Amino acid sequence: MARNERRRRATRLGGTFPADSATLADGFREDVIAGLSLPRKALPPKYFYDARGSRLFEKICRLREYYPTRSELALTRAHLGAIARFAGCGCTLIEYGSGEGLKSRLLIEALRPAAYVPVDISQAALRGATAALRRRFPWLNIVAVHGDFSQPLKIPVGAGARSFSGRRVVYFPGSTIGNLTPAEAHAFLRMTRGQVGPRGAMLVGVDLKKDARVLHAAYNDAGGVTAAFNLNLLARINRELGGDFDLRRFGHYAFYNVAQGRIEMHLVSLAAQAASIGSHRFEFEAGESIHTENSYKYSLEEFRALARRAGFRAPRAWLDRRGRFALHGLAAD
Ligand code: AVJ
Repeated sequence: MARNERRRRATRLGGTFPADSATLADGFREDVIAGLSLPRKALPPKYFYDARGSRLFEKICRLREYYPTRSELALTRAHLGAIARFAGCGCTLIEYGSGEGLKSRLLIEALRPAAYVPVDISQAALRGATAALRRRFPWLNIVAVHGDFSQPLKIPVGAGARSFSGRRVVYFPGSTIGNLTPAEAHAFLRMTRGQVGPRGAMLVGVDLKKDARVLHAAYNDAGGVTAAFNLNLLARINRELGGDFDLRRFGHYAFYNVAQGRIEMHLVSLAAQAASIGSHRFEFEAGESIHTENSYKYSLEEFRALARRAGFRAPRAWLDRRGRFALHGLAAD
């Protein structure tokens, strides 16, 4: 599997950013050994996305039970005019991740930005997305930035007749921000506030708090795709790090932690057992868990409060008809 693919997904779904000061290299082996050595074992969710994991995630997005992808697309379609007016025609649209999705194309079409700046850690992902967008929007000035958006970036301004000095708007869809703890999300928003400057803005996709049964179903689909996605992390450790995890003796466990306002995903050991990675040996008691992901859910007011504390005004939010998912328009001034 291509290393580029891994890096691409690693950025898209940071997991521990900005807490971990990631470089362009990813430390899969180091992170796995450190995570499994903790008294409460944990692995960063960014490592779900190898080639197989990325395919499984795309399958999750099409599941009947997994509403976020459909809800975000629906709200983007429904409120496209208002979203574009909020961002402002002729702005510099900076997307965190390569905009391969339908949502990015809708937004570009409606916004007609002076420049579109996708930021991704993977050259391959950037090239692919850029080529596709050039074909579709020949008029669009695309300036791809190879880098890590969990770190402060140098945002290009163009040159000469092609310079773009318009308002900067960062687009961060998909509720990827839900992988961060609220404290990390606060730091990430504050850093982005610095990136867009005093006239800038942000469009952030955020999954809403809702009936726990709806949440539970979305992460416990009947077809077992989410379970396969979760277990693939151990399969990847076996493939890439020479681990000897017995996948039949770990189970997918996901639940909504109401007090924390987050879905937690775990891999639970179904027996007392040990697994090795090279010379490292890890012991598991029956019922012991490896915590693999948090996916925080925010009410409108909770996320607005978080954004305000990070220095944004939060004047707008757009929801899908069923009130499941929100796109927040945050203004820096
Ligand atoms: C890509 C982080 C938004 O939290 O819903 C989907 C990942 N994990 N099913 C989410 C995920 C299990 C997803 N995010």
